[in-house]
Amino acid sequence: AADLARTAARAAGDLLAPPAPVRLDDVVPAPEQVRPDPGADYLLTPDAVIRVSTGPAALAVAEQLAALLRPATGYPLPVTDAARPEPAGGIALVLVDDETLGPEGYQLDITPAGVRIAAAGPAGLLHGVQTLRQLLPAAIESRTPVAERWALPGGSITDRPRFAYRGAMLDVARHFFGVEDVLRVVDHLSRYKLNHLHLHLTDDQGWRIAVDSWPRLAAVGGVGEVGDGPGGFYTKADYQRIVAYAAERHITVVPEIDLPGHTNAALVAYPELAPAGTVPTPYTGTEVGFSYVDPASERTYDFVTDVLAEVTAMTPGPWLHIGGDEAFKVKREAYTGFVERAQRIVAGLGKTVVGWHQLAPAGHVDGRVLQWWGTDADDPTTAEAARRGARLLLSPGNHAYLDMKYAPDTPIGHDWAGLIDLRRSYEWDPGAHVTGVPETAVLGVEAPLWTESVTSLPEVEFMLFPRLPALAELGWSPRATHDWDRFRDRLAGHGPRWTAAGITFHRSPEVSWP
Ligand code: TNX
Repeated sequence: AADLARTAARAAGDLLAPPAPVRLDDVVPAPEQVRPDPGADYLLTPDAVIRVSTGPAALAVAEQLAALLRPATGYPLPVTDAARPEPAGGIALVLVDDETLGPEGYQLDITPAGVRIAAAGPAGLLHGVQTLRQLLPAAIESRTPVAERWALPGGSITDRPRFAYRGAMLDVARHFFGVEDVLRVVDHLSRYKLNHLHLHLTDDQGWRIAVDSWPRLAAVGGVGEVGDGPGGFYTKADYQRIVAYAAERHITVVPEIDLPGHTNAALVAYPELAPAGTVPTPYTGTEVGFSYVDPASERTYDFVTDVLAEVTAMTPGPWLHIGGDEAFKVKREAYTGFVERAQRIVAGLGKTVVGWHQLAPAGHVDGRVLQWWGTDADDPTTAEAARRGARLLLSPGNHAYLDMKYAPDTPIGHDWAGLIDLRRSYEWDPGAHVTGVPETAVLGVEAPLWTESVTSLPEVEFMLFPRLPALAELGWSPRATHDWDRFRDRLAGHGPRWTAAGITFHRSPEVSWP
């Protein structure tokens, strides 16, 4: 009878309680399936516990969830490791044997009695955690305690990604960004369920990664950047810190060593790699296409092999990006020959080669990935390479480039691929973009941020937000959910979250930010 009375009192309380402020279908990227149950909100209370399936990977996700929720709630939220985290109560993270969810999918159930996130692996649990985070009031992003009613909207979400590869690229060569900045960018990717961070580690203006067998690359080639800044480089420990931090968030680092062009910094460090008769000097401008390592010299292939081997040894992910763009001064045949040899070196190291789509005319190697950055989607050479077996990573310059200006008055950025407002970054379909390339040949999407004019973390964030979430949604959400008006409505609620988290963003006039 006492139980009954308590249940009745609780039901009456729930009727009087205000509904959770965030709607279950306001998540970005849009989930595959959302089933709201408006009567079934959950209230997170000071005594809540996080329970998780036994095992280090799931436990690590639970600790991340606790770390996300503790500062704003001020609740202790202890994490308990249990072989059977059910029955519910509090928040349960459960590993289940369910192949339909895939390696990154999850199922989220919110009821008055508790919250349950189920997934086949830790990556899925983490994606579920990011969804849960978005469903709490925006003040959850505060780093200090806030008096708030921490209500979650009732119902269920079943979710998994459309594309296996969803990424962003940071150019750390034109302007150097320290480890802490990169870790913060990793956090931003994780928020929107991106799973790859491509680091553009080398270019004309700087070589940013230590290589023991060629020490002058970083020591000499790492000095300077666009303008008059000091530049810098990552030690191996720095790079490994980034890789490990990303891995904890189920994000794979894709290192790029841009070859054979975009190599002025390497040539300054080792002039022996330069074509005969040239004397490289440090470069701090923003022109492209003038430098290259000599494709006719055997020493060049020693360099390529040594560098790629050392990068491979520090990179657990399957990919090695060899650039290949804008080698304007290398003749067609020499270029193709160089690329084919570099592709074989990568294969010999046990990695899968990624390159800009200029690699397309070179011979196929197993699994190779072409990153398409064109602006004219009629590209027969790339389509032909896809027919020969290449997979495409889509970064169309006129939709996915985060270094393009939003509008004519955007204070930083380029406009060679046009202006990219939020709608333009959202309104395209990666599965049907390049003529003659079927969705089955598309590995995924990536949003590159080139940094000729981007000099600080707030500027990086200003270019990422709000466009990165748009690209994340194209990579994650089923096409059936694609809807511009709904997208900008859903995204509007993220403005206060970014503000609370101290993230700089562009207040796109297309969105009614609260
Ligand atoms: C083209 S996109 C480049 C970069 C520049 C960028 C500026 C690509 C593969 N190469 O070297 O930074 O344009 O938007």
